[in-house]
Amino acid sequence: MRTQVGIIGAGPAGLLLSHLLHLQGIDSVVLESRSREQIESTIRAGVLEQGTMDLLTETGVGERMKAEGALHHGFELAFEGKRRRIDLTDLTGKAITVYAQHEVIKDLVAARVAAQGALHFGVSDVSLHDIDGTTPTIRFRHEGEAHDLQCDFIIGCDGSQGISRNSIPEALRRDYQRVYPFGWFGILAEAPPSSDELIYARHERGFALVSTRSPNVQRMYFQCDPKDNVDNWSDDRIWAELHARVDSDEGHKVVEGKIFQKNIVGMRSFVSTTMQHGRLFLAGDAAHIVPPTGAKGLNLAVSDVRILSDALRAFYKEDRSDKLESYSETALKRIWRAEHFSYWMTRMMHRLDDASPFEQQLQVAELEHVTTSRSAAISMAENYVGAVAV
Ligand code: RFL
Ligand code: PHB
Repeated sequence: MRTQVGIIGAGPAGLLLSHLLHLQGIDSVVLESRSREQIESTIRAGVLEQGTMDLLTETGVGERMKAEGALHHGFELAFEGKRRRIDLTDLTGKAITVYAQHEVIKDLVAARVAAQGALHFGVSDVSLHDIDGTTPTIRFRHEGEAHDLQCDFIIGCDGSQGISRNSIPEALRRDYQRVYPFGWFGILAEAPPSSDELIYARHERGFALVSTRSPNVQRMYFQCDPKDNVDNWSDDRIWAELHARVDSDEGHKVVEGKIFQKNIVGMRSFVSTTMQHGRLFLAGDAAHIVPPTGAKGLNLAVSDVRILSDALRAFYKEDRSDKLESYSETALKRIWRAEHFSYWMTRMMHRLDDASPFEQQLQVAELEHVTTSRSAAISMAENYVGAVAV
């Protein structure tokens, strides 16, 4: 088996890269360890930056997102019993769309299948060979048989637990990491929206976030112990916690409904450099993780593959390799910007058990600042919609 670009992982990074390459007339094969049903039902992100929306629309996979996603022109910050709005469109001229990541996945899989793209689910024993030689090869098993896939390039889009990153020799890699001592308890509930826009709440009991999925399904999160167990949380206890953290003195209340999904995720910041070695390139969570507070993870994966698909186009169509050579350097500028923003927002919004009363007041002072100073609000809004210059 042979292809131009071998892609490991059918998350947003791998699927979108394969789609963008197809539009340039470049062949790829995508290898995914899970089943199609699994990748199309895993609940993860929800916020798409304007640039992500535009790219999906321009490349013909944005139709359902436009029809079913919700365009939001702002969000609310809740603290000290009050709510203050960040008007994204007034501050930046841009907006965000709330549309679930697994819906993006469904749209991208459908586009690859319609184009008869090579997409193999349920592969196992994936290993990389000769990544800095002349015949980069992916070895894997599929439907009981062993295969060798020879490629010009191998792209590791296999997420934070994938195998690609470790194929870059340790001596050439430097990892940066910060693990947070808290997690997010996430729920999906059958309920009408509690608010027209997302609410990010800072409360002394901990952070909470009110998001949405559709007019009938709502997504909410609250800060928890990452080692806690969802079985410790009855529906009544969850609603009591959300009311305590989100309801405002001005009479806004979280609207309750039937909870049909509960999960806990840990939070960390992580960057692995370099993102390339020989003929291997990493994109998305395979190279970097952000805490979900800034809603950047999926959007960063999109930004990586946008840069990479352009570099591969230049290689194949213009016989230039300079863009491939500088891929890691180019991508890392936006990655570090998003790492800083996600860290800053996480620190400002969460209960930090090691924070002194003085530092807790600083969190409130910072929230007062971003909700009263136009220039501070612009900076936050530009980062949130992904319109910041890097
Ligand atoms: P993915 O989505 O993890 O996909 C990697 C794929 O690779 C497969 N795989 C392998 N395949 C073959 N061989 C192997 N050896 C393999 N090992 C792994 C996996 O099965 C998988 O299908 O990575 P990708 O494509 O880089 O995409 C990254 C995003 O998924 C991630 O950054 C976001 O979900 C993060 N995130 C959010 N991002 C946003 O932009 N906006 C948000 O609002 C947002 N909210 C979130 C989030 C992540 C969350 N969790 C669960 C951590 C909210 C949460 C709660
Ligand atoms: C979501 O809707 O899942 C979501 C929204 C905003 C975030 C993180 C997750 O910052």
